[in-house]
Amino acid sequence: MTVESTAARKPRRSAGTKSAASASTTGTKSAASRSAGAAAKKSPGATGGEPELVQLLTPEGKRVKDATYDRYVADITPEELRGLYRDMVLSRRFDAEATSLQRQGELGLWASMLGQEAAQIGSGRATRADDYVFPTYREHGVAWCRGVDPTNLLGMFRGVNNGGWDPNGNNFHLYTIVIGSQTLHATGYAMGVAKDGADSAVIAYFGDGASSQGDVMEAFNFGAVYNAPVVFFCQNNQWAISEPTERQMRVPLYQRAQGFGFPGVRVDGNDVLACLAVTKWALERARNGEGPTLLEAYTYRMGAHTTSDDPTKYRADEEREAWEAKDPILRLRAYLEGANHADEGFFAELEAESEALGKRVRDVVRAMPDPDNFAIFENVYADGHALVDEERAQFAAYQASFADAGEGK
Ligand SMILES: Cc1ncc(C[n+]2csc(CCOP(=O)(O)OP(=O)(O)O)c2C)c(N)n1
Ligand SMILES: [Mg+2]
Repeated sequence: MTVESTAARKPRRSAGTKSAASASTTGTKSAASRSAGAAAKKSPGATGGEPELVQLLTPEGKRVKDATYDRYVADITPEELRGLYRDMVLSRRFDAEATSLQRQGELGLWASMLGQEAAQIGSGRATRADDYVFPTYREHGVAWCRGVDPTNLLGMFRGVNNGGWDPNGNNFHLYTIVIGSQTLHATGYAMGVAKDGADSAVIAYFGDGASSQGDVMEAFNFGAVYNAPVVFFCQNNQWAISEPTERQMRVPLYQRAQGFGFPGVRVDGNDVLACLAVTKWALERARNGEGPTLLEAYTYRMGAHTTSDDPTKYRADEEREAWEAKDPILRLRAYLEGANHADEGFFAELEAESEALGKRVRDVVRAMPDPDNFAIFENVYADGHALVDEERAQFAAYQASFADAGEGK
């Protein structure tokens, strides 16, 4: 794993260098296969052959067929396609608004998902209401799909609540910052779902960096041996803060599944249709009792790790520029326009909706009340606990020791 630091490092050489994991910047099947294939050939653990990147929309917005996964989106309607586009545009707008709010001092921190909209909306829209989702801290697009109000995501980042929403309200667990730990929670939850005999499934989100974490390996193994109905959805955004993927793995990430005994698939993470299709497939496997799947959404973190990070210290501008050409939103727009599935009126209306969302987010955040300082002691145990009572009393004494005690919290 890496450390929470952005110490200056020579920017990594970008596209076209021998770096296997970072070299794929065109988003085409061949480029990604070439780059990942170089690692696969060298690795004793690799399956051999070139890793496949599932793609249904090229970066230019051309629809291409896939023999295995096409059937999961074969009957998608123009309205549903416009819906995916709307989801991506609005969640990007929300994300941009949150970044600005942090810059204005309204949030303590923000972890942008810029560039990862297709991976999140495609997979999020593949889930059913009764499925359960375990996110990291960057799944704003998935939260959107689950119906979590975007402003609820901001309370924790403003420091005015200890989470922000009821996980059971939308079957969307609280954001988890302890890297990789939610994959264990998800697997345990999935084992429970199986014991209940339910036909719902569980999906755990995590990053390329998290895939180096022991917790994730344990989750894979428990998931496999208990045949748990869990989908491991890794957004390989090429970076774990300042650590590139070549420092996280020696085989293409999705191939790690093989060692645990379940399938792994690499999908174009900037292709919303492909992400939707492979996630539907993996969730269907889980529901049918076929056990876990690892999905590696091959994508790119377009922004900084968080607003505390400065990526210019460790990566080259050309790398980002190359990924901009594969923007997930522009790609779907090109397809919608080319197929006459959306007209100017649709885009104009969406722009107005986006403006309204931005305004609502700003207004709600600025009006969020400061928290009760003692709220942190609530909801620790269902029936209270002597140790928590003692800590609450100590904290009360500490608060009372200030000269202005009693004049407010
Ligand atoms: C157990 C643990 N170790 C280290 C950290 C510090 N940390 C926060 S984010 C991060 C990088 C995670 O990278 P990745 O899994 O690729 O996810 P991304 O941020 O790229 O979405 C690290 C190391 C942490 N939060 N938890
Ligand atoms: Mg990452």
